[in-house]
Order: sequence, then C-alpha cells, then structure tokens
Amino acid sequence: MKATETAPLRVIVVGGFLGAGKTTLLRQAGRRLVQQGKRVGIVTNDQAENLVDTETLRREGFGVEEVAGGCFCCRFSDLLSSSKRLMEAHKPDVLLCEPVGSCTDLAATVLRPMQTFLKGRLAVGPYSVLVDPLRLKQMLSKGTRSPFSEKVLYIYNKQLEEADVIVLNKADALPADEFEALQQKLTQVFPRAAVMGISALEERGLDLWLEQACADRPSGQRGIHVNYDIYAEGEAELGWLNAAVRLRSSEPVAWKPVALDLLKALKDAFHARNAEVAHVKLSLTAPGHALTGNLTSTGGLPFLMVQGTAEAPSTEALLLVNARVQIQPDELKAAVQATLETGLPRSLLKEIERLDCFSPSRPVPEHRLPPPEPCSVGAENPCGIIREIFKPKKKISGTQARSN
Ligand SMILES: Nc1nc2c(ncn2[C@@H]2O[C@H](COP(=O)(O)OP(=O)(O)OP(=O)(O)O)[C@@H](O)[C@H]2O)c(=O)[nH]1
Ligand SMILES: [Mg+2]
Repeated sequence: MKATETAPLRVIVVGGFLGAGKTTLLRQAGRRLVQQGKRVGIVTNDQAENLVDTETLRREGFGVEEVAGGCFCCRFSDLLSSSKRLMEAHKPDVLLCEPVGSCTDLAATVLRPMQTFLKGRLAVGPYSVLVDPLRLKQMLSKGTRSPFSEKVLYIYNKQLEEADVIVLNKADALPADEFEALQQKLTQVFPRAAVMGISALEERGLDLWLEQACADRPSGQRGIHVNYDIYAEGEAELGWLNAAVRLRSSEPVAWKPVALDLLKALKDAFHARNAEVAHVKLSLTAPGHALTGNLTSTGGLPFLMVQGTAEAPSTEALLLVNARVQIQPDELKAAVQATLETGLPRSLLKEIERLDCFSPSRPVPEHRLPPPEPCSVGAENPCGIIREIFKPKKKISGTQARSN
C-alpha cells in the first residue's frame, strides 16, 4: 500500500446508472493522473465474470482488479481484498472504483464502511454520480414514453439523492442550452449536491471534476431512505448477460466491421422485442485488435472504440458480450444466442466458452452504516424525491413494501 500513516490512499468512487460514462471517465481521469506522475489502480465490479470494463481499462495499462459475482455492497470484503492486491502489486497513489450501474445505497454500504473500517488508511473523496443527459431526458418523460418501470426510476433517483457531486456527462451530445437546462434542473431538485457538467469522452471539465473528487470534503455522509423491496424488484426487471465467445476463421479477418455489425444486429434484435437496452457492451481482443463497443439505448447509435493502433487481420479473437436489457433473462439469452449466429459472419466458428444470464438477485449488503445525521430527504416517503421529479402516477410499492 502506498498509504503510509501520513499519506492515506486517495479513493474515488464513481457511481451512476448503466451507460452513464463511468468507465470512460475513469479511463480518461486515470490517464490524466498518470500524466501528472501518479500511479492509478482501478477496481471494476459486476454481478458476473468476463467484464468488458476490465478489458477496456487493462488495455490502457492500468492495474485493474475486478469484484465479480455481486455488487460492492454485497461483496464488500472482496472489494477490500481486491484493493489490497492492487496496493501490493501497483502501489497506487489513487484508487478508482466503479460500482455496478444498477446499484444504490452505496453511501451506507460502501463509502461509510470504507471510511470507518480503514480510517486513516484511506482518504475517500466526495461521491460522484454520473448522469447521461439523454437517459435523464428519457427518464423525465412521463407515463408510457419512459421505457423503464417506476421501480427502475426509483433506483435511478436514489442514486442521485445520495450523490455528493452530480456529474452531468456527455456535454457534447446535446445543444449547450438543453444541457444547461438539465444541469439547472438537477441543481434545483438536488440542492445539497454539487452539480457540474463534463464531457468525459472529449475530456472537457475533467480537471475541475478531479479537483472535486479529490477534495477533502465529507464523502457519502448523506442519509437517504432506501426501500430494499423496491430496489430489489427494480434491479430484477433487468436481464443481465455476460458471455465469452471464441471466434475462429480459416482466413484472416478484419475485426472492426465484424464488431460493429454485431452491435447493430443486437440493437435490431432488442428493438424487434421492444426491449429497452440499458447498456450493451462488447470487447473484441485479437492479435493487433482491441475493440470496445457500446450501445446505451435501443434507439441510440452503436459506438465502437479502437484501442491501440495496429489493425492487422487475424484468424482468432475473443469476444465478450455484456448486455443489460429490460427483458426476461431467458428471452435475453435466446436473443443474444440467435444474434451471435445471424449477426456474425457465417464463415466464423463460434465457441461459447461461458455464458451467464440472470436477473440480479436481491442486494444483501455486508454492512449498512447509518449516516452521522438523520435522513433529510424522503424520510416520510420511501420513494423520496421521485414524486417531485418523476411524478409517478401511482404509489410505488415493493411486494412486501417496507421502508428501511
Ligand atoms: N458523447 C459522449 N459519449 C460518452 C461520453 N462519456 C461516455 N460516453 C459513451 O457512453 C457509452 C457508455 O460509456 P461507459 O463509460 O461504458 O458507461 P458506464 O457508466 O461505465 O456503463 P456501465 O459499466 O454499463 O454501468 C460509451 O459509448 C461511451 O463512449 C461523453 O462524454 N460523450
Ligand atoms: Mg462501466
């Protein structure tokens, strides 16, 4: 551990809904920190193995550990052991952590336990929650126009409620006046958070964000009420799939168009099933190829990023698919398996090495520490501020509605 008694290890946790840009921000911020002469370690997290995020970040040369098989809150001990391994192997000055994008209540279950159990050894910066402005607009569209259920909206809202810093990302994706209006809306509705706008992709606002994220200010101290029944049911509405597929060809293949076509075919498959994509990610690794593909909504445009420069054709590749979609897991599995056949060239030999598909199970945090001061928002109402911002038509309740 770089942390000595005088210099605790700086930890930055970046939350926010699926596809908001967490990995992109950590990648760009990590690079910037390295340019400043700092060593960076990153912990990724997912409900299953074979993470696209881990691949994407390792290709940048960062030391990356992943906590797989459950979120940070349910696998808090794994988060600590992964962090320890990184500290021993890479001696980072800064540890960046990306929780699962469908998680909330992280202040109570991750940030406060970190600060309590590793007091003096870690300096946990203010908790940033990233927001995709296009998703926010979609979430704000009331009634049938919002593709996600009110229980998913509940999670989305809780993520924002507990943020120390709300980071409206993708400033490049909207006209400036629309972006500013959304930023103002967030400032009005969440007055206790610092609200800022950035473009992680275009590296706009990164220095200012890093300043906020490294500030010596309290982190995750806000009390929010989270109803775990609604939370669990909201998460369970998402189908979750992680697959690792070996691709082989008798002739050398230029993999970039293959990855892009597959992403487009997956988009069409979910569109045909009227299933909203929260995030579909691909990683394709072959000699001379390192590709990451993303689709952050069924109506959005597929995005392909090439890491490194060499693009020589080759005969073998490893494809990872991570799909989080509002659809039942069996349908998700069938859709992805069929699309692997139809969306990839017929000449390729496809060997599924591993495929996990499920709905996330109920979160059962290892620790849940109360805030130093009583809850201020949503104390009377398990839906919190959701009534103000999202105005659901009827009361949301879990099947065994109970306020925690
Ligand atoms: N236009 C634009 N796109 C961005 C920006 N930041 C991220 N993206 C894109 O948003 C998509 C999702 O980004 P990720 O960083 O993978 O999102 P994430 O929050 O880590 O997603 P999960 O790991 O699924 O929770 C990718 O296609 C990114 O290129 C941005 O500032 N502008
Ligand atoms: Mg990510």
